[in-house]
Amino acid sequence: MIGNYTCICPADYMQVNGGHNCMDMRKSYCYRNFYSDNRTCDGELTFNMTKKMCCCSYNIGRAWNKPCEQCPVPSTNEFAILCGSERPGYYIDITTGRVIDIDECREIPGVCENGVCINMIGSFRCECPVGFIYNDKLLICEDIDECQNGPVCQQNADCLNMPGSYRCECKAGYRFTPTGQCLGRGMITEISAEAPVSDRHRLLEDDEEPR
Ligand SMILES: [Ca+2]
Repeated sequence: MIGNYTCICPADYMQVNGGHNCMDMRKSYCYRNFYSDNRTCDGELTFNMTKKMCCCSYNIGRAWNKPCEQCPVPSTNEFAILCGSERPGYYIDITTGRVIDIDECREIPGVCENGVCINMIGSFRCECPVGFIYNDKLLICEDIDECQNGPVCQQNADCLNMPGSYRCECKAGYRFTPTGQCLGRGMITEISAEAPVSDRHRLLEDDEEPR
């Protein structure tokens, strides 16, 4: 029979197009940069993905796998073969022939980690919550270490960086007072005795150290 065939796909390849093609589903490293002079890569992303997602999505990778293989350049034949489209960010539906946007947020788990990934037609963007900053090389939201930005805590307090925020904790031998200061134990007793009942209560709540 003419034209009647089915492909048997190797492991990690998915049968597509009614069994006429095999799609490479292997997930591997994706790199932000490829250097053609010595054929090396850098900017390895922290999350793995298929070659198609790495090379065909909007502004994701320039190379894939280990050792790295260069992604085909947009507007070339190789690019069209891998991506089914001329330009990054889109693919062509093999059954309908329509140009479809790649939903990078859905297709690439790990992209925009810690943030909110927003898919857009032909691209995507990543919004980071307060306390995080977008790393446009790694494509994730990274925690800001507030403690590295000069002294953020007051006297007698240590800065503790936490995901999305930071905390000031009184150094050993010092306690947090309702006025937000860290004072030595001797000084607290004095303030406590003078403070109104409500403040005294708060003082006890703030006091996390065992007595
Ligand atoms: Ca998109």
